[in-house]
Amino acid sequence: MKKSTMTIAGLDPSGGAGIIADLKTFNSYNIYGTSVITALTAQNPKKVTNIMAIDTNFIIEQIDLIMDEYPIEYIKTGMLYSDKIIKVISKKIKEYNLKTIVDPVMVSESGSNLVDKTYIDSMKKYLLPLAYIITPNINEAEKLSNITIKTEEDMITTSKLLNKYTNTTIITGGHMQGTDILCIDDEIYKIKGNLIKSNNTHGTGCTYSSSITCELINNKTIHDAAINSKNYVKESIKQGYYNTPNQFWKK
Ligand code: PXL
Repeated sequence: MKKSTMTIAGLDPSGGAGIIADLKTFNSYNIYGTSVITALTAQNPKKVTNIMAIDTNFIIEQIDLIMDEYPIEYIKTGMLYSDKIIKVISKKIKEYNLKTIVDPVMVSESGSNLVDKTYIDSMKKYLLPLAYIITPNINEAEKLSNITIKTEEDMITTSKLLNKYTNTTIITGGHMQGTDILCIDDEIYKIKGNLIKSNNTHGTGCTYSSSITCELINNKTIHDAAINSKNYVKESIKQGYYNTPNQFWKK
């Protein structure tokens, strides 16, 4: 039987990030993808000009109807946009006992990487404690921890700190030298990588966290999932298109 999953995230109509990137990734793993939209955006790979949040009751309705029908164990979350949305989604994760890969996307109304303190606090209070794995990039890890990350040692310190809120943290190193830091409890694993010279990076975070979700659905260990997903994203970038990774290279 084909396995199924769900992404709870925003819509990037240009398809590089958000639920479209997630669905493409699920598809390339031959996993049936469902998607619950938290917010619409107007954007292309170079800029976000507008965001419209979906009403929380409507989000709840989307989740309930999917969960009525599909045997879903692992899901991922992406752009949640407001602290109100974080709260309702956390409740649903608890209700359905969902193993959730949280990509702590922080995109504001203007599309800039600036969300307010309430959003970050809600994430730490409600969502991170329920998460199976969190996959922040360097910027997101800095915002969640209040630590400035300049070195690999800083990544390690930060991942250990973030594990006070959650179970397992992977800080992705695409904005540094390319090595990811995986922290399970207090145990650190370095997932080595190097940077590729490419502009096809819009939506790599979404692609990565979706890939991790699929790897876990396929019964991989977290460590293997992190290695395989890193490779999946690297190949997607290499074979990308219009500033966007090509998640279909695997097909
Ligand atoms: O890459 C982060 C991200 C995730 N989800 C949506 C986005 C963005 C960035 O623009 O628009 C919907």
